[in-house]
Amino acid sequence: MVNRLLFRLGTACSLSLSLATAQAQPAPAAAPAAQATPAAAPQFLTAVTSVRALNEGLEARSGEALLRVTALRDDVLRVRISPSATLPEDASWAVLPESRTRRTQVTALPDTAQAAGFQTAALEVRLEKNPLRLVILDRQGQVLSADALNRPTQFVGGGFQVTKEMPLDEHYFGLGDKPGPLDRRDMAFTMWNTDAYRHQESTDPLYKSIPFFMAVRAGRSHGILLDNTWRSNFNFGKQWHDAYSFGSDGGPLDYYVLYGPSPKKVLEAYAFLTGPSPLPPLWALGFQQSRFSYEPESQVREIASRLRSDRIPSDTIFLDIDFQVQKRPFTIDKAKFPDFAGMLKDLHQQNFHIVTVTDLHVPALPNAGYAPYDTGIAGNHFIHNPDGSIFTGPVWPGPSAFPDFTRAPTRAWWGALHKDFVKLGVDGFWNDMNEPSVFETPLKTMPRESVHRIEEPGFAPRSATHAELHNVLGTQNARATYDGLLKLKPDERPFVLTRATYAGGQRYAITWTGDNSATWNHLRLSTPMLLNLGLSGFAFAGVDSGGFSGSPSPELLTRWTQVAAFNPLHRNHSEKYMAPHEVWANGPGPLAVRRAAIETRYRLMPYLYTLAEETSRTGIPMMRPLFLEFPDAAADKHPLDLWAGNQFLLGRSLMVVPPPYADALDAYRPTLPQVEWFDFWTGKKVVKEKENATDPDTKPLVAPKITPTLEVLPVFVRAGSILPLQPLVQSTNEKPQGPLELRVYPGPDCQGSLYVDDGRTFAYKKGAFLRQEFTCEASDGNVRVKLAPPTGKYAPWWKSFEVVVYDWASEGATATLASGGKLAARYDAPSRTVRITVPATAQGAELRLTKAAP
Ligand code: NBV
Repeated sequence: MVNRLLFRLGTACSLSLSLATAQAQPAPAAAPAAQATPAAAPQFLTAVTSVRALNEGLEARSGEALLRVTALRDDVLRVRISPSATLPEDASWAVLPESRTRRTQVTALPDTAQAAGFQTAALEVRLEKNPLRLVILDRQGQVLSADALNRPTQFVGGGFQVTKEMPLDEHYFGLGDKPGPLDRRDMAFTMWNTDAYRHQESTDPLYKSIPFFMAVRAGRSHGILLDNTWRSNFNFGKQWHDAYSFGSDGGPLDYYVLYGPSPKKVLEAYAFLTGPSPLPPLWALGFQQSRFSYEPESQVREIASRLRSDRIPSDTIFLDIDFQVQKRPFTIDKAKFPDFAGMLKDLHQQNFHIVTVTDLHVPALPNAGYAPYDTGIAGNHFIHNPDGSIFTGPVWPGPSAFPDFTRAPTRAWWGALHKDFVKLGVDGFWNDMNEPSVFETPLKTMPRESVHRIEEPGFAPRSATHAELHNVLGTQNARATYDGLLKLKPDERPFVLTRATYAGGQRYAITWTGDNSATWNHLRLSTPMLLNLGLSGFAFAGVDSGGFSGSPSPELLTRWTQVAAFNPLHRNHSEKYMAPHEVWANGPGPLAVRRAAIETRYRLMPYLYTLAEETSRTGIPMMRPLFLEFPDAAADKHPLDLWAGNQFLLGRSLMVVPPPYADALDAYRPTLPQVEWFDFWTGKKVVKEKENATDPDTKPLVAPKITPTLEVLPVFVRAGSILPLQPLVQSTNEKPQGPLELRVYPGPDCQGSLYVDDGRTFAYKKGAFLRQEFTCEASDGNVRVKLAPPTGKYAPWWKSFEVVVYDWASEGATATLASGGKLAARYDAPSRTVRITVPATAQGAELRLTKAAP
């Protein structure tokens, strides 16, 4: 097969190139980037020297420097500052052109000796003249963001630094999955994509650079996106107690201010700027099994059989680097995988999807019949050294070249390399090592002087240094894969998993947090990491469940499987030489608990998929910190998460409450904001305890303490929720048998929704989906459940709903439909629930449940 693949790729391009010919095609010498001009001495922007009103904002001079503030929308501002009289090229890898070119008309404020400014419907911009300070307020006159007094914006050595006031009660979230606490306050970070094998809580930088954060203060939120790809830094009070700063080594000073005031609005504005994640295939939400590496073929088959025979619902198996010939991308080791095509066929028949790792490095193998290298050379697709030769560095397959992904033609070439694998039936691709990681160098990556080229619609063509493009290489690698797959199979939603990325990379790939460790602390860290990724545009993310490096104890693997079952993605992955940690490790007892967790995920699949679809439209993540849903819950409106251990929400309705220190056995008190809550497992309403004014732990929310056990991960349901669940299946390919369950938890603003489509194609964009909204009202012990008429033209798998109403106080119930007709109501005393089967119709239904004698 390997030979066949290579042969086909080789002949398709019919190449007979020598390395010498190939390397005689140098890249243009590195032109200075069309960015900030390096200043010899620091240049401080101390005072405004002139101001000019623009239709969409204002422009000001401060000596040589130029500052432009414009409104893209009423709630989105763009701030661009140049040390010279001209602004750099208006181009971006992160911000969509259609958003960047949006304008809104503003109302100029009087230009006085002290200040100039303008207003939009949502914001006021005030540019104070001496000292120069940019102040942004809401229309109630509350300051949202202000340059720090006496710490002027400065340009130095080709880079810049911006410093803003840091109020005592402001908290910061986002910046991707940098480890550490959820709140970024009192921490400092560097953006420089780095292969951080066995990273720890204090490791920085990591694999991703997402220079976006949200500032939350007393219930009002705004976001800042620094659109700069160079090595940048964010310092939230590590240097000064009253100021935070952000800056970069080079490139444009170009940032966006996104107004809430609610945190969800900020995220929607971020999705407007950088685009939401596309809806992934449904199978991406299923349980994924991986290991570095499953080999040979017989082992992959065994893993698949075991997953099925142990009845562990699962959808995907990953093939890591060892399935390839000497770890060379786009090859298959025939000695280890004698019938790769047959294996894929058999695994597909067992309802598995197969994802292969496809690293970006291309081993430099001239005259060896290795088509990716030969065609890469022929097309001049690799990154160069300053002297015009091709940069090579050692990685898994040996000395390798690196595709120049900021060229559209290189991305098209890379995409086309997937042809044979797609034809064979490989379902998804995993782009690892794309920081890019380079071995045997202290830099862990290529030199900053390496020469890339930009050949890209929306950009002036030019060469650029690695210092400028390092942070975008992973994103553009994933983009090349995504676009290539779309081209090869235009009606299939691509599955691309990337390790490195930049802001906006969510448009092309899902992600995971890289090489974590099998420790309780890494399990604990996984929650803030995923929450902050979700607050940075990456809603579809997961961690290596069980830990990549090291071998988890049985208890750790169990708890991790339970928690990961409620993460957006759930993949069990482990490192070579570590003890295998598939969920059946440690025998039948632990397996049963782990299986139950995965089964719950599959039963909740309609809820998960509905959330995924919401994310793909709005940018609101599936996994949410408490403050996203309850921004005003605390008396002083601080983000509840600061004191809520490791809790998180999955969507609006589910609250997952792992022990704050995952291995601790101490009892702990969950934070259950505002409304009432139900225990997800028992269906019982949580009875809040009487507030004890002397115990600060009980304020402001008085949930009873939980004594942790390994068998149960505490999960609560918000009163006022309607949750859709499906009968258990072993894979998302399987059609569930029976009715769709609607669990009704009465309470204020009671609602739920359901979205379904074919889970695979883009037919949903042409109306082939079904969406249905549900509401409920409870009064005098009676409950009314409304199933709105479904919209869309997709025929779902269910024919009826099994409505389960919780907290039913009476000993019996009578169920009628508003349209007429009585339905059987089954009352269950121990769980205090009533069950009613309601036919699914195009008209929807209104179900009335009234108290009745048993
Ligand atoms: O491809 C091997 C591994 C992979 O399993 C892991 O998930 C990546 O993060 N890869 C890193 C390369 C080296 C790991 C030591």
